Amino acid sequence: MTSVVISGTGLYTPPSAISNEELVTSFNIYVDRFNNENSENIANGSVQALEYSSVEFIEKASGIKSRFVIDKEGILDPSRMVPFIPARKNEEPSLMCEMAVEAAQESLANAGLTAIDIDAVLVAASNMQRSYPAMSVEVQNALGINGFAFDMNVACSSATFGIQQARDMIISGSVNRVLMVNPEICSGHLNFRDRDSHFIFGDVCTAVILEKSSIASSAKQFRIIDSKLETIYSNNIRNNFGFLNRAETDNPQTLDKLFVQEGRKVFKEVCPAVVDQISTQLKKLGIDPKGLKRLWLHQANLSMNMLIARKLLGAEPAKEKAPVILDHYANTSSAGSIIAFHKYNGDFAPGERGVLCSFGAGYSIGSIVLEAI
Ligand code: CO8
Repeated sequence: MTSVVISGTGLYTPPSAISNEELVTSFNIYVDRFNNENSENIANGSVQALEYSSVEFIEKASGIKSRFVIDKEGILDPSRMVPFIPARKNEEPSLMCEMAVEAAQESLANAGLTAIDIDAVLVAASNMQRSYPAMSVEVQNALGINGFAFDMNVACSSATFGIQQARDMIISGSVNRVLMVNPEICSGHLNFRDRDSHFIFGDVCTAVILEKSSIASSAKQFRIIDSKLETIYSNNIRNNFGFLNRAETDNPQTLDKLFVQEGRKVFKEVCPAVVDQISTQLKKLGIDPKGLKRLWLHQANLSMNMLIARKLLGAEPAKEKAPVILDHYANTSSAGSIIAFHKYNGDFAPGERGVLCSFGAGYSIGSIVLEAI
């Protein structure tokens, strides 16, 4: 069978960051204003008073300390609490395209390639800025890539599912090289007025180059030994935003059109499913999990990652076994495990192995077993 490698990765990080302290200060001003404005109804019991958010809770419950965002001012303005991202003319590049081009250029440089070497572009992300023309076709055009492009969405698992699609296309012989990009503007779909979730997400873009091994020439390459995808239907992470919203009700802006989750249930249900998927996959491949050099895990919650790593490796994971980037990036949906891979793969010697794994809404789980060559 044709061998496929990851031969380059790229990362675009927005210039603005919001610390937990800044986020909580803005949120708590909003709480004070709301409670003052509704004091009579709160007193007669018809409206529930809002509670303060807390820096200590956020860090303890999630491990997140700060997040990068496209627009800091709009999010932190207590009278707005939505990023301000002005509309652009049809002739201008979209924001997602701009982010994708930045990450893609780094990944091409790392792979020692230029745009003309690429045969297909996948934009794989949780949210698309528009339905059509596809974001991927815009990115393809902006970079000057021939061939074809399409968008795909599997929420937090978009990137790992994208890697498997790219690998399958290369194995089938329809293409030799694929650029897969993950522009995630999570702040656009996050309810910054919701105490339970206002701290969870950040914005970023990652890019991955996949090539037929026989034509790859970059200094650092990872062969894909195996990829496994699984989806299990759940309403515990949900977003009802969609093209029929304007036809459904008189108020298409209701809060279910933003990210909503039952975080505790997600934690309890997803962790064992991930451990089961990876351990079954490794067993089938005859690979001892203890021999893995690294787990590049989805970056949603620090305790989740530590639990998954502990169960898989049979011991408390050393820092370098399951690197953490969510402390500075927060949950960046599909990009999280790719950021971890991008930042923590330079120390691999040929033959050393790791697993890149995503998990999230759907539910969806994607695990890719990689070997440095
Ligand atoms: N400050 C202070 N206290 C708080 C806060 C806050 N901000 N929020 C909640 N609390 C309180 C609660 O009210 C509760 O109080 P009480 O005990 O009195 O009822 C207490 O803290 C504990 O609350 P929880 O039980 O909710 O807290 P947890 O310890 O479970 O932590 C987490 C909450 C961090 C959300 C945790 O459950 C978690 O991380 N779960 C997993 C989440 C996850 O992995 N989700 C995946 C979603 S991502 C995905 O699939 C991609 C979707 C597409 C992206 C779209 C872009 C927006």
